[in-house]
Amino acid sequence: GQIVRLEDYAPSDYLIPRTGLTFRLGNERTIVVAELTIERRDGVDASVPLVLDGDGLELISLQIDGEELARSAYEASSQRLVIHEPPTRFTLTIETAIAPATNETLMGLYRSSGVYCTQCEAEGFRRITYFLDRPDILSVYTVRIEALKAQAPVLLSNGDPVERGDLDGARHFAVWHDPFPKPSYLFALVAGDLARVSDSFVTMSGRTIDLGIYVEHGKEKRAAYAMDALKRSMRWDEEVFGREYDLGIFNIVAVSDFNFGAMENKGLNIFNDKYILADRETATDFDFANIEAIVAHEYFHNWTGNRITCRDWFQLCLKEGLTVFRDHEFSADERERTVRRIADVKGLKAQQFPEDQGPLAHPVRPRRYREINNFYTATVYQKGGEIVRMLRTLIGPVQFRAAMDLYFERHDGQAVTIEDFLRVFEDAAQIDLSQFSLWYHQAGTPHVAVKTSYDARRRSFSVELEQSMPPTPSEQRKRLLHIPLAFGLVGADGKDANFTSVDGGTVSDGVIHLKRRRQVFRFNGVNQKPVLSINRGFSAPITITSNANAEDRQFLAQHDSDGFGRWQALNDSLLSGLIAAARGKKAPVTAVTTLLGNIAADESLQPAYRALMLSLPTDADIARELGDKVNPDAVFAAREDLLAAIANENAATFATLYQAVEGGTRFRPDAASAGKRALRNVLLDYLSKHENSPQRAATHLSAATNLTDRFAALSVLVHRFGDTDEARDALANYERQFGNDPLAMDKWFQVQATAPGFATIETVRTLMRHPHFAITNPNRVRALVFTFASANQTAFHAASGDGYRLLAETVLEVDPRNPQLAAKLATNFRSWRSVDAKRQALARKALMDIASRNGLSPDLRDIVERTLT
Ligand code: BAL
Ligand code: ZN
Repeated sequence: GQIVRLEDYAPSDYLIPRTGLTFRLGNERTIVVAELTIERRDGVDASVPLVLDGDGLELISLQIDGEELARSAYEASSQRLVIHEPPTRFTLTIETAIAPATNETLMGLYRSSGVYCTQCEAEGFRRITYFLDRPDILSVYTVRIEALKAQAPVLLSNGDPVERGDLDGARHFAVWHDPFPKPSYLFALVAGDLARVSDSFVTMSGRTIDLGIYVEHGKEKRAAYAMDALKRSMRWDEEVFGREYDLGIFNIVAVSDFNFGAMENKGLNIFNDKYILADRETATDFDFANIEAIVAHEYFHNWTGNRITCRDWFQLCLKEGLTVFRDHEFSADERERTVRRIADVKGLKAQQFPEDQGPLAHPVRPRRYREINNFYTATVYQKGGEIVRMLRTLIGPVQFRAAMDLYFERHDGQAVTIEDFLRVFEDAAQIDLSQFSLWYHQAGTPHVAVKTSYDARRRSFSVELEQSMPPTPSEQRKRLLHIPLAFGLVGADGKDANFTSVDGGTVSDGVIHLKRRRQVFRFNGVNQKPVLSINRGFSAPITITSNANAEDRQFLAQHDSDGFGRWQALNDSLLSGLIAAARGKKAPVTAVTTLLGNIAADESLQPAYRALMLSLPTDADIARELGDKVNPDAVFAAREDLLAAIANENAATFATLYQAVEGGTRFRPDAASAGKRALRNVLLDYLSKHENSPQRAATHLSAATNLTDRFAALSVLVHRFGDTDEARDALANYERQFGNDPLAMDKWFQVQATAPGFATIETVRTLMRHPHFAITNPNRVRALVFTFASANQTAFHAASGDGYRLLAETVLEVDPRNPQLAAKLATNFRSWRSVDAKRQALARKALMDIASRNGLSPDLRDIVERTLT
C-alpha cells in the first residue's frame, strides 16, 4: 500500500448530500443500485474529475440524471470510478454486483451463519458501491433492501423504518431512512432470519425509543444482560453528559463472524456475538463486564463518533479515545470505581505499553499510515482515553463538563480534528494546551524518575522529578510533556499530611504539574517525614522509578488512603521481587507474603479489590518490566516460586477464607457477586499450589453453577495438573456439555492454549484440527492462536522456536482470507527484541519467513515490515 500522510489532507472536490441504495440480495450475486446526489464544491474547476473509491466491484451500468453514460465519459476499474467533466450538480446512478457468500474478509457485505451483514469502518463501504469513501463526506441515506422472505424475514438498515411489503417471487422489501447525515463507514445493513428481543426506553425529554436486540433463534434469553446494559448506558449518557438518543429506534444485531468487538453504525449497532450473548453457563464475569462496557461504548459513539465524526482517519482517536474514556467512566459508576480503574490500568499496561515500547509504536494521532486497519490499536483507544482523562484532571470535572457541552454545541453534524477538540477545552477553561497537546503527537511511554528527601529541621519535603522518553520510530527527539501527577504525602497514620506552601512549580487540587525536564517541588510546613504516593489513580500513563525503598512501598500498600495507590505500591513490591528472582538473585519475600495474607483477610476491603491485590503480575508483566534479554522460563519459575511462598505462608488463612466466601447458589452477574467469585477463585489457585493436588479444583468444578467458577477450576486443573485424570476428565466433560456452543467452546480452547510449557504448541496444532475450530472465524482464531501467542510466554517463546513457527504458519494461513485478522495475529511478534539472543534469532527467522512471501495482504506486510525495522 501507499503511504497516506496527514499533511496531504484536502477537502473533497465533490460532495454527496444524498445517497439512495437499493440492495437486491442474493448469495452468489447481490445487485446494488446507488443513486447519489452529487455536487461540485464551490470554487472547484469544472475540469476536475469525480474520482470514486471502489474495491473488488463489478460495474453493470452507469447513468447521469437518468441517461446512460458514454463509454468515453468515464473510466472504471474494480478499484476506482473516474467520471470526466461531470455537471455541477447531478444524480449519478451506479449499478454494481458483489458476491457476499465468498467474502471472507468480513469487510463490506458478507454472510455470517446465513445472515447478511456489513462492516464498513474504516474503508469497507467501497466494497459495496463506488463512493467518496472518506469520513468527511456526510450524506443522508435512504436504503431499500429486497430479499427472499424465507431466507431473510428481517431486513434492517440505519435510521427509522419507512415502508415494507411483498414482491413477486417469494421476495419482500423494506425501506429505511436515516435523517442524520453520516459518513459511509457508519452505513449498515442486516438481512436474515433472526429473533428480536424487544424493550423500550423513555428519554429525558419523554420520547419512547423502541429497542431491539437481534440474535439467533433460541438465544433470546442470552440477550437480557446486554439489553439491561443498553438501557443503563442510555440513562447514564443523559445524566452524566446530557446526551439524549435521537432516533425513534435503536437496534443491535449479534453475528458470529466479526473482526471487531462491535460497530457503532447509526441506529444499527452490529456486534460480535461474544459481546452480546451471556448467561451463567456460557459467559464468565469478565465477559459480563465486557458486554456492559462494549454495549455502552457503541451506544456512546452515537454522539462521540456519529453526530460528531472524524475529518479523516488520522483523527480516529477523536472518537475512540473519547468514547473509551466515556465507557470507562460508565463502568466505574456502575461497578466499583477503584476496582475498575485498576482493571483498566492493568489492561493499558498489558496492551498499550508493549506497543508503545516496541517497533509498532505510533502517536495517538498518527501522521502517516500505510493501512488504516492497523491503527485500531491500544494506543489510539486506551492511551487516547487516558489523554481525555488527563484533560479532566487538568481542568476539573465541572469545567470538563462545560467543555464537552461546548464540543457538542459547536461541532454537532461536523467531521472534525483533534485540534478542534482541544480548542473547545482551551476556550471553555481558558487554558493553553499547546504543551499538553504533545500527548497526541509523540509516541512512546514517558518515564519519570522520582527522588524524595525530608529535611526535619526545615520541615520541608522535596520531590525531585525528571521526565524522559526514549526515541521511537515516529520521532527521534522528544519534546517535554505536561504530566499531571496526582499525589499525596502519606503520614504515619495513613492520612495525607498537610503542607503550607510549595516552591518549584504548580501544585493544585492534589496534582503536581510536571512541565520541565527536571523540577524540584519543595513542600513546606510538613511536620513529619511522609511517604510519597504519586501518580494516584494512574493520573498519567507513564512509568516511574523512585528512590522509595521496600519499606516505603509496603507502607503504602498497607496504608495509602488511595485504593489505587495501595494496589500500585503492592504491585511495585511484587514486581521488584519477581524481577530480582527472574535475574537469578534470590529475593526476600517474607514481608510481602505476610502482607498478602493480611489483605486477603481484611473484611473492610471489597472482595473484588482483594482479588486484584492477590493476583500476581502475569509472566508478560514481569517480562515487560525486565525489558530485555528475557528468559520466559526463568520468569515463569520466579512467579511460581513467589506464588508458592505466598500460598504456603497463608495456607490456613486462605483455606478458612475459601470456605467463608459464599459460593452463591443463585447466580447474579453484578459486580459485588462477581467480586466474591473472583476472590474465591484466586484463593483456589493458591491453595491448589500449596496442596499440590487437583482435588480441590475437581471439587470446585463439580460444584460450579456458572462458567466463572467452572473456568477457574478448569484452569487450575489444566495448567497445574495437566497430566492427571482429573484434568483430562474435566476437559472431556466440558466438551460433552458445551460442544454445541461455540462461545463456551472458545473457553475450552483458551484454557488449553494457556497451559504453560512447550508441549502446548503441539496441543494447539491438534486443536486447530478440532471440528469446533474454524480458521475463518475470528473468535475461534483469537481464542486459540492469539491467546497462545499473547498469554503463554513459556510456550510461544519455546527455546526451539516452534511457537514462533506456529504463529507464522497460522498468520500465513489466515492472510488470504482475512487480512485484518492476520495482521492482528502478527502483532504478537512485536516484543521479539526483548527476549534473549537465541530466541530473538528464531523470532526474526519466523518474521522473515512471512516477509519473504509473495502476495501478502497490505495489512500483514505493513505489520511485518514495521516489526522487523
Ligand atoms: N469503531 C470500531 C469499533 C469501536 O471502536 O467501537
Ligand atoms: Zn469505538
